Amino acid sequence: MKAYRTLFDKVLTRTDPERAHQQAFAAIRAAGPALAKARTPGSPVHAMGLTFPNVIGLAAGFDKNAVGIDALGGLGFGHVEIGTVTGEGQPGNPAPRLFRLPADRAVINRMGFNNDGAEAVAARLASRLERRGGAVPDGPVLGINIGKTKVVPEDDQAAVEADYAKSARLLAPYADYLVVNVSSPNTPGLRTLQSVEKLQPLLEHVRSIADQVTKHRVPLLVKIAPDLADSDVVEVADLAMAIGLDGIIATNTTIGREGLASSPKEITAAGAGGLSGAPLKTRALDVLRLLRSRVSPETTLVGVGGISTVEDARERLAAGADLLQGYTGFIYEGPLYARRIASGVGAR
Ligand code: FMN
Repeated sequence: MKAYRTLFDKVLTRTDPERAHQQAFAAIRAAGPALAKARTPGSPVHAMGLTFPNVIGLAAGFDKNAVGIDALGGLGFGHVEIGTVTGEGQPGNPAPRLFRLPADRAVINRMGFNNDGAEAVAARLASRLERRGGAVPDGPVLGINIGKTKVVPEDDQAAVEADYAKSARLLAPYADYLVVNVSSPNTPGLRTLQSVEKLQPLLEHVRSIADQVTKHRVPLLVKIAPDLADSDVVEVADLAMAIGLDGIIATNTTIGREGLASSPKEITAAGAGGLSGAPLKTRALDVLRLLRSRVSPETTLVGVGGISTVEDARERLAAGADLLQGYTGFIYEGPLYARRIASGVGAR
């Protein structure tokens, strides 16, 4: 672990953060077979009819293409949310598109859903199952996060639904849970899908496709932005109740830049994109709290945004989260991140 830790630190401090990500992830995958044998820390959580080995998962965007699920589970994540996967493969935005703001323990990204597309990811998940003899008894719980292909016009509701439906049809058979992502700031117009008039038919369509292609009912969640007004958060909560959604993931990255300690020059240099990490914590916590006050106890709430420490994790759980996720905290805290949080929060 020590050599590995050193490697992680080294790649983390390289100048190009996207390259650092690729190298760190390659190191994790290389250590995969050894890691995957490690005992998962923490206590199990029962939610959405599933048993999660522990409370902390890896948020979407780290393993967009489902290439390192079991190695990441070996780092102590009780669930891994792959994606965002889009109906069609796409390159994402031009680089540079990932920036660190170390003074804020934050990241700004405008990756733009670079991913291999639903067909390629489904094929990869099929071979993972095959390698494991048709069952994955002891891996992390697998979430699959789906989003809109960039070229699909966001105001053509039928085309949008067809694009999400393609991903749902191909990927739901492999998913322990499915997430409809309508909250990335990096696909133009995507977040307009959060309005209830668009979101309700989209979720119902994905639900019906997922039900058709699986023999069981795959839990379905929606992932929302921290930049929604409180009244819109409440509308999503009420919609979730009305259509029997299994859960809500709160939150994605923010387009806000308030209260940052980094220099204006650094912030401007990063440019447009979603801000994640410590500066997101307060709003993500508030959104979670608001959701908890509106939805039934049976509706699963996944708290994400600025969870770095055991203290942050405890606070999010106290605010009503059933499960937690992290991404930027993992980047800054390193490979012990998940273990520390899973064991630190104790039995619940
Ligand atoms: N969220 C998604 O739903 N889909 C994505 O593809 C996605 N890509 C991301 C890429 C990067 C580089 C980062 C930093 C975040 C991405 N996210 C994505 C958002 C995270 O899943 C998470 O919601 C957000 O970063 C807040 O959590 P954090 O503060 O722990 O990072």
